[in-house]
Amino acid sequence: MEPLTRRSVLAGFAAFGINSGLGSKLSPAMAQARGTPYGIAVELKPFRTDPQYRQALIDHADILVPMNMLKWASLRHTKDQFDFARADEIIAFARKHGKSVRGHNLLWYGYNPKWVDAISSRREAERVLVDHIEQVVDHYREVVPSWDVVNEVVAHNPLKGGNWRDGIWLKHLGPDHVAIAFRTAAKTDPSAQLVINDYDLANSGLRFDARRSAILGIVRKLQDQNIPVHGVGMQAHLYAERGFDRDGVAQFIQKLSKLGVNILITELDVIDWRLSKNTVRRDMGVANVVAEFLDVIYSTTEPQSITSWGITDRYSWISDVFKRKDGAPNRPLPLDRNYQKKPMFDVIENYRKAAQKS
Ligand code: 9MR
Repeated sequence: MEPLTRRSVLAGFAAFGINSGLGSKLSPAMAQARGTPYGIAVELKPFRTDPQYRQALIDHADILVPMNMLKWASLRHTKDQFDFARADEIIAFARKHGKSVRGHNLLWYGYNPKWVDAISSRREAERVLVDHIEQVVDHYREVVPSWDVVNEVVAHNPLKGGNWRDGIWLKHLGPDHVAIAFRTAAKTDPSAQLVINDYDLANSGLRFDARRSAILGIVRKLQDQNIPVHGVGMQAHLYAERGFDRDGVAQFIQKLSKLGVNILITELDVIDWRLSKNTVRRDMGVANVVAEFLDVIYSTTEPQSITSWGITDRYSWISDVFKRKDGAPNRPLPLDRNYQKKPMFDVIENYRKAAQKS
């Protein structure tokens, strides 16, 4: 398949009866969103097969984020081709229902197709990376106003072996891979919001301090090179058993704000493997963790958006990676398996709306 041109994308949206929004990338829902805009990361399988899931997206989201379909392994089965069809499916639905879209992501050490491992030189790596970002950002120029340009480029523990996360891009391009990615995204769509996205940025402890400093260092370095960076995405996969660092996070946000950089909450959910088996108590525990986290953030600033990594406990990566020892199903998200609102939902809503009033 030939890479789609912008014209063909717009034609595709027209086929769905969608206004391509040439005048404005902000959807009506965003413009009218009451309080902090709320996003939901969308998984393709339930999106295709579960009508209740689609309805929940329509009912609750201001923003949709394709959870996996914009990742390299989804778009780039072979080196010569781009397969946008599945991401387009979700994005067309977003447009049809007046939702905005965030793009996740343009560069990651993970979830890359096998052929990427065969890249053997700096030159080739740069060519492949630049080409990818140009094609993907251009394809969605009129419809994706905000991108996670780089995802998880900071080492899990910067105290051991330095700030950078190992991976194919670091191996060939060194720390420059971040500048290359941001520069290319900015050139391709000068009006897009460009975000550096990472996890483990809110808790107490030296490893978390080091992760916050690493992000600040990257942002400053990009700005020194006159490369635009507009936001930091705090993923917020929250462990119920960890404590937050109120001062550390406040300082982090204030420093970013002085640099003109916004905060987004990009992947909110709660790892509930150590909480009570009792579902009422567990749901309260999950809601409390989210309330504590949002309190830390909102005491300093209103984030630009809050996105949860899914919407219903029926579908979540946490059930695969953080199974409970007692075998009870995880309950990490705002709606339960039957799409009923949990206390976590109300907590998010309360913070979003309170921000609007203040
Ligand atoms: O939730 C995503 C899961 O369905 C995928 O299999 C996995 C690999 O692509 O990625 C998960 O999402 C991750 C996100 O892209 C980056 N931050 C951590 C998320 C959870 O692992």
